[in-house]
Amino acid sequence: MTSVYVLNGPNLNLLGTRRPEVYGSTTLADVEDLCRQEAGKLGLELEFLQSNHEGQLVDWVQEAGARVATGDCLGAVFNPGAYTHTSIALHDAIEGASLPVVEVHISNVHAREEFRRHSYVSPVARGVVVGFGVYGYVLALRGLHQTISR
Ligand code: CA2
Repeated sequence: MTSVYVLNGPNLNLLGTRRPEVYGSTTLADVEDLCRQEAGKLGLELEFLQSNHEGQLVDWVQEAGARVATGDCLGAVFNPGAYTHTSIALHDAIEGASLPVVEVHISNVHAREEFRRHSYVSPVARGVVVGFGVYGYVLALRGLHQTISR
């Protein structure tokens, strides 16, 4: 069965516990359930992961890229959290691994602070979903599935 990665960056483990006015009240475990349901409908196996550590995210990008290369994986839906706005390492990892990525942000990063408007990930992403809350993960999974043929 072809797999798809859903990668989550720093502080997303806190989802639903704080700042509900910005990120809603859905927890990351709920997001995982949502993604698992959608992946099932699309006939994909789900690898749902979260880390607060940049190097760990780089490792998973490389792992997913290696699995794409062997035909075992479609790509990744990736919410890099605040590393979106800082991480050249994640930019290089995605590019280096030739990993098809759909970048997701729960909030509309363009309607917030100026520093959230720049992404190091967007230039190496296939697509970007922003501002639809946690439903953005579902849209990103559908988009990835629709545009990558295996
Ligand atoms: O909107 C998004 O999905 C973000 O990627 C979320 C990041 C933020 O740094 C990005 O600019 C946009 C933050 C992750 C969640 O942080 C929380 C902090 C406190 C409570 C709950 C979540």
